[in-house]
Parts: sequence; structure tokens; C-alpha cells
Amino acid sequence: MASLFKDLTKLSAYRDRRFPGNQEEFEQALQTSTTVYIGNMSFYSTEEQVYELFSRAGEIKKIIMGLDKNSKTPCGFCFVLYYSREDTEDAVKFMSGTILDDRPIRVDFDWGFQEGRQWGRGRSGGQVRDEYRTDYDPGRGGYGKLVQQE
Ligand code: GTA
Repeated sequence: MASLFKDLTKLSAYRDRRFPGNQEEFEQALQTSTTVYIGNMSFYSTEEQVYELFSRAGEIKKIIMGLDKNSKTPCGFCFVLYYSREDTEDAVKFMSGTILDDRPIRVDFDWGFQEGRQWGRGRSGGQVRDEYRTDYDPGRGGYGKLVQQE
């Protein structure tokens, strides 16, 4: 089946600052990878729930939960690795915006999992976005980390 994602520049709005290569290599990786990133997850969603939901797009090779680098507990994102590119594209196409634990999750193409990418990169251990949030989000630890410190 022909790819429905023809405009490769729009595959993902996210640019990983730690990708070991240039923009062209980054886009090439996004185009061929069989990994998706799931964002805006509740800290309380489990690997089993992710497996149940994302199996609907195809057979899953592996799930890697995103963890707070200090507490080693889930911090609201994960990577799902598929066997086939078609299933990967289906996951992005059909699962984006799906409700998981009352939250619309974000499904994004990813350049590929490497050891170390499972850890939050925020200064306090979780994701960077949870440092700067000013809203109260009970599914993600309450207020953002900087607001909590005020
Ligand atoms: N494929 O969208 C994504 C994505 N995100 C958000 C994180 N990862 C992603 N992968 C894909 N698509 O492996 C991956 C990372 C890493 C892991 C944890 O998840 O590649 P992180 O979220 O802790 O850190 O990553 P990351 O991605 O390096 O954070 P980044 O890009 O700086 O910032 C994320 C968001 O935080 C920004 O979009 C912005 O909304 C907010 N933010 C960042 N800096 C500021 C600031 N100074 N002020 C206000 N908001 C800010």
C-alpha cells in the first residue's frame, strides 16, 4: 500500500535536539522508522493499557515507558515499536487523539528508540513540558514543577 504520508516535511513537528545527525538524516529516519512516540499520557496509565490500545494498529514488538530519571516512575510518555511500517503509520493515523484514562493522547512518528531516551529530560527528572506548565493537571503530578517551587 502506498504511504499516505507523502509530505515528509510534515511527518512530525517535533525535532529531537539530541538526534545524532543532520536534518536530512532526521527526516529519513522518520520516514522509515517503525517507532511511535505517545505523549500527553497520564502518569497512571500502564504498559498493559498501551499494549491493549496500540495492538489495534498492528503487532507490537516492544513498549518502552517513559520514566522520571530520579524517581524511575512513569512520567507521561512512551515509545511503541512495531514490526511493520504500515502498522506504524496506522498508529499515527488512527490513534492520535484517542482517549486514554480520560486524556487525548498525542501519537507522533519517532526517529527510533535508543537507550537513554526513556528518561525525562527536565531538570527535575520528568518531561521538559512538565517543568513549564502553569495549569493544574492531576494526571501529571498537579502543577508544573517550576510553579510548585514558587
Ligand atoms: N517523537 O513530540 C515528541 C517528543 N517529545 C515532546 C519528547 N520526545 C518526543 N519524541 C517524539 N515526539 O526521548 C522524546 C524525547 C526524549 C523523551 C523525553 O521523549 O526525544 P522530554 O519531553 O523530557 O524532552 O523528552 P525534549 O523532547 O527534549 O523537550 P523539548 O523539545 O525541549 O521541549 C518539549 C516542550 O516543552 C516544547 O515543545 C515546549 O512546549 C516546552 N518547553 C521547552 N522549553 C520551554 C521553555 N523554556 N519555556 C516554555 N516551554 C518550554
